[in-house]
Amino acid sequence: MRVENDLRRAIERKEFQLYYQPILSLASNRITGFEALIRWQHPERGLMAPAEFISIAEETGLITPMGQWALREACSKLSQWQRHGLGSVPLTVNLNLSGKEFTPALLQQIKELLQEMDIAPGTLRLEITESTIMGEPESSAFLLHQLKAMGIGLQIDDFGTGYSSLSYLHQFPIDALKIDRSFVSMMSIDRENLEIIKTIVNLAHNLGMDVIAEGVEKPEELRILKQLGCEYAQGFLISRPIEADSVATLIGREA
Ligand code: G
Ligand code: G
Ligand code: MN
Ligand code: NA
Repeated sequence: MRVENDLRRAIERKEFQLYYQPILSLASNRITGFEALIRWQHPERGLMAPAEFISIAEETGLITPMGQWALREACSKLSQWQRHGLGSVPLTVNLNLSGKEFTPALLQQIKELLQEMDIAPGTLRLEITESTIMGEPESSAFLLHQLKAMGIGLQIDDFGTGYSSLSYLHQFPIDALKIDRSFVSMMSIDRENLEIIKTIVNLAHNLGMDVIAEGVEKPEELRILKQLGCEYAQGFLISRPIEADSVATLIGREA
């Protein structure tokens, strides 16, 4: 298949790039971190979004070398930004993981990267979905506890869209829930979506977790999220994903 062959070549030729979307702390009104989002600079098709190639990468197993590249790249940038003292607190970076990447091999890779690079504890964060965790709750619990012990932050991505067993949720060492943007985009229009957000915020706080709202596009949404006690926000209102080289400029300007 065409895309599959192109993907193999993309890994060899390093055609991938990480973009970084700022995450705003609502308490300090400062950008304290970024979510890394992979893009593929395809020689003929131009810049491709993950929706166009992640599932093919998963089916072909190419997600493994691609994910290894993304993890190393994100750690390297995080370490560099921290060394340069960017930001008022040590900057954080979130990385998305597919279910296929959530394996014991990941532990070894992260262990090696942490030995090799200087990264402040707790500042590398992994985003996993509910379905990744709940598919195999026992082995997930093991992996999550090992990662936690290594000082990795753990967040549930797209929270509210998958199937989450609430009886399991509190048994996992999760630090934060990311509210899916489908709820955020409807919350100022529709009472029920606002109630869903309130419920997620309360659930997270009762379990000692932080909340990050995704897809914030309107000032009204940001105002409500602050009022609800949500800790962080991310979305086009704050910034679109930017290239790594723009991170220093953005944070330097902010400081
Ligand atoms: O940037 P964009 O909104 O197109 O990203 C869509 C989704 O693709 C993200 O929500 C995330 O789940 C997934 N994604 C982005 N970057 C990565 C990555 O580096 N690895 C994996 N496994 N998924 C990613
Ligand atoms: O699956 P995940 O939630 O990690 O994907 C994040 C994706 O959402 C990224 O691809 C990013 O480009 C996109 N995104 C980020 N902020 C906004 C926003 O405010 N509005 C919309 N429509 N998409 C956003
Ligand atoms: Mn994400
Ligand atoms: Na998400």
